[in-house]
Amino acid sequence: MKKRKGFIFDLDGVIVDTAKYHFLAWKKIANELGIDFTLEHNELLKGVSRVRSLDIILELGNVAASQGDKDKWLIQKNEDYLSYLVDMDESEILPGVMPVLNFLKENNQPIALGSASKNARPILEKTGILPFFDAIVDGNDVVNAKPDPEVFLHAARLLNVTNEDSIVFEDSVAGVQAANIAEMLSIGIGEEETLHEAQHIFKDFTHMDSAFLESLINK
Ligand code: B16
Ligand code: MG
Repeated sequence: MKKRKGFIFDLDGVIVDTAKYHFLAWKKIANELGIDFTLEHNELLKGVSRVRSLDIILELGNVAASQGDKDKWLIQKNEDYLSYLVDMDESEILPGVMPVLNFLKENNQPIALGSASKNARPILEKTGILPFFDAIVDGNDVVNAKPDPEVFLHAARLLNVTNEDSIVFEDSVAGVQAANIAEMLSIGIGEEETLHEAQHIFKDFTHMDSAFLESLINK
């Protein structure tokens, strides 16, 4: 028998490949400050709020900064990041995402966004997938950043599903930990070595077959 579950999607790195734009924008600031910033360092920033991301970069470089400087760099980073999004369209949706969204809709499953980003809504609009979402919780709605589970707990509440009936798709370590803390099913999208705390891991959505999706709703 089919059951009504709650499907909660992270945004950056799960639905769209904006993680690369966050990386480029942060790398620019870091390099201007004389801080080496690699793709490995960038893993620490995934799913983490903008303010905390800057603090992590400054800690990596052992750089002390005034609040005024931090505010300036935060604005600069977001302006740079937004400049990459100007021409964004549906072509930026990651492979395999649309079939999964369509499968869930066809099976009347509620869908939510659970993202740390304050730029989530315009990205969903630009890529044309806003109508798929029954609830949106983003960086504007929560106080505590992942790995705190607040963003996913809020999303489950809006979908009117229990935590144990919630399924979270995440590309970040912090996000997987947040889903686990909330006792939701954590599905990592990315590399096994990074996301090993997730209960299931897929390299991307093209590796998730319909039998797996069926198994999530046939309980
Ligand atoms: P913004 P997600 C997160 O989005 C990103 O993974 C993270 O790198 C970024 O710092 C954070 O959003 C805040 O984004 O600067 O746009 O508010 O992965 O939780 O969808
Ligand atoms: Mg993410």
